[in-house]
Amino acid sequence: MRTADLRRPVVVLALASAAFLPAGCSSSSSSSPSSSSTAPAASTAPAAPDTIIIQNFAFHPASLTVQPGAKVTVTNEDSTTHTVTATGAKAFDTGDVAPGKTVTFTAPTTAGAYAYICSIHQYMQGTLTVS
Ligand SMILES: [Cu+2]
Repeated sequence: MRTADLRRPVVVLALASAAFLPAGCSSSSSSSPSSSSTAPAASTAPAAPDTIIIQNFAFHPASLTVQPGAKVTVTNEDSTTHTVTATGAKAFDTGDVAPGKTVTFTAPTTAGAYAYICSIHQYMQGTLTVS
């Protein structure tokens, strides 16, 4: 018979103190219009733009497919300068991309597979496919 365990005066104290909390809590936040009607719905805008990341002396992804004339973003996350330079017809060339910098170039408008390299480290190779 442990009837003493059923007595919980702590609960009564907690309820009583909680009743005092909201009193006088005026944070003066009555000027926010909070209208969420301007958010555009999920449209045709691509979530992931055409992006080439340069990291550890390599292009990521090594093979990227974009639409004709697409804006391609190049981010150099290495600690040395790189380029994205099309081989052959020189269809595109970012020039020097300093460490930590982001540049863009325009993809060719003619469909095809365009091999590119880093003109500084020519063993770095990638392919930009326009289709
Ligand atoms: Cu390089």
